[in-house]
Amino acid sequence: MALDLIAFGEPLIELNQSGERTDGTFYRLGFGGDTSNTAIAAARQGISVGYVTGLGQDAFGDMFMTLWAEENVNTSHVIRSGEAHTGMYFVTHGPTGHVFSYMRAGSVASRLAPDRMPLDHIRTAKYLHVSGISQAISDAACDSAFAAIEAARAAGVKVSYDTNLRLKLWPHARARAVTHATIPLCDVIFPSLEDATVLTGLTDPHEIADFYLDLGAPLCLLKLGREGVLVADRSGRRTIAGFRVDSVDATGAGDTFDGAFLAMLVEGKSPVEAARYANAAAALSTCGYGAVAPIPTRSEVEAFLNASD
Ligand code: KDG
Repeated sequence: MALDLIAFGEPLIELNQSGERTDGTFYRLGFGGDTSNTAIAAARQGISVGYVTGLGQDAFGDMFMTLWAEENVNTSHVIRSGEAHTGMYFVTHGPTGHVFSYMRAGSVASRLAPDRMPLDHIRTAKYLHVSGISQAISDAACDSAFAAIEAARAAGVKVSYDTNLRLKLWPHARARAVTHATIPLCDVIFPSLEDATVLTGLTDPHEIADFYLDLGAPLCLLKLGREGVLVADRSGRRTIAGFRVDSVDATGAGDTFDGAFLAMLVEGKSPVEAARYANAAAALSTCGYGAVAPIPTRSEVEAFLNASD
């Protein structure tokens, strides 16, 4: 079946610090993993989505299979293997926002070398989505991300990429080199201002957009957090303001932006229209704890946008 979007990366079981009880700190079990979050966000907006990854033959792998089935995310090319475990992370909340602590090294997803990649499946999609995290988790996964991108490009599949910089996963020099080698291969990129500042050394959003456009990305969505997003292509640029909401947890907001934006592009919306919609989806996703549970559906985003007009 030809899908609108196929995402590749690592899903993570999430344990999110969600409050104190008399018997200790309470961690809510949920789901994360940036590209899985993006896949679910896109599926909740109504486009057809698939996910490519590896999962352990463990209870957490089973939970993901159930989740994606409920979310209408195609799992025909998810590899289950007893060779290792499904990845996991903790989210704690402090004065500087959320902090991720990973328990993922050696996971099945991180062992997926290019010879296990379903390239024929990827060649049938409209968009392929990968991220800096997909590349950072291991050399094998990095090679697989490049193999997927190469196959997609050769088949005319558009490539979208979130820089999602995680310096706990790889050193700065490697992150910078790989990210800058990937961007010219992409049709749409989603750096955050925070990532881009570390990766480019620049702080001005317009200079960052110039840098990425000059590298070769035709469309850059520079995510500015609560301030919204700078939409830049070679014909111009525009900042689309963010929406103010009562946020409790920003985990996964950028991933939600990506998925909602891609869903609107697939439907033929302009980048500016898609960015406004995706800003609303991302804002709503911060109103609950966890990466996946608060991702809004299309009707929730539309109701929010109607109420904001
Ligand atoms: O963007 C949120 C993700 O970062 C989170 O779900 C966990 O994928 C994750 C990661 O590797 O940090």
